[in-house]
Amino acid sequence: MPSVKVYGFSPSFGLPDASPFVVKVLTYLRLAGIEHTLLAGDSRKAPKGKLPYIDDGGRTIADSSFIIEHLRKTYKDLDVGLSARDRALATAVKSMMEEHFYFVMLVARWVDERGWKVISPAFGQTIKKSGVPGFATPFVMNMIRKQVVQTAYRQGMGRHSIEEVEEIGVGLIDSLAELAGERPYFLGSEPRSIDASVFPFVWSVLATPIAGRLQSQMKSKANLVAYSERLREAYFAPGSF
Ligand SMILES: N[C@@H](CCC(=O)N[C@@H](CS)C(=O)NCC(=O)O)C(=O)O
Repeated sequence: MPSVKVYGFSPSFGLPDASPFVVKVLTYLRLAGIEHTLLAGDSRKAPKGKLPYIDDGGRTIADSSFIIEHLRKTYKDLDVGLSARDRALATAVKSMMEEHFYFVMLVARWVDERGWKVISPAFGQTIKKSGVPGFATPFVMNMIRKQVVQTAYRQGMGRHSIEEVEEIGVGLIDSLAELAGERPYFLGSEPRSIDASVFPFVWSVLATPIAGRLQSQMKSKANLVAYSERLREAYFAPGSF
């Protein structure tokens, strides 16, 4: 069976990729035991202008959710046997993390100066690796930062103060911790596709050393820290990515 090629950005802060959506696809592949290779992509050349996308035996699929749908149909469906209620809960939590918490993270990383100070060196390396000459790197970085800040503003999260965004993030972390409970995986004793939408966000916040309330709140949730550690050790052992 050919290996699924995953196109992402680049590793950062001990994470296999800076984007939680790339880590989401890698998580599903690993939970399901599907052979894959992670490659450096270029979002400008990606089918939907965003990463990740995959190449599976010549078939290109963009967007982490469509990718996982393809993997479920073609290789292994981790959600077989889930109750209708758990499926509904998974759908709600997936939206909460990917469409709401993601924008909290976006502001924390790109808008908040404390976040930018932490992520910009790693981001600069990614820009250099993509072939941008050294002298132009700061210019390109600032241009992309402006675009991301504008995206956050247009989406709405970027219109709030940093304190307000942190307040929203803390509320979401509290809810996630309450819903996760003490189960080995988010919905019980087996890995399900929802783990691919929860684990990357928890791991990213814990691993990226941005001063602020998001990381301290995540660290205060022993169950989420243990969940993240468990999945990281089982599926992303050092040297495995
Ligand atoms: N809905 C997409 C979201 C992916 C996404 O937002 N990717 C961002 C990085 S986290 C990206 O590629 N941004 C590059 C750009 O917008 O130019 C998915 O689930 O794959």
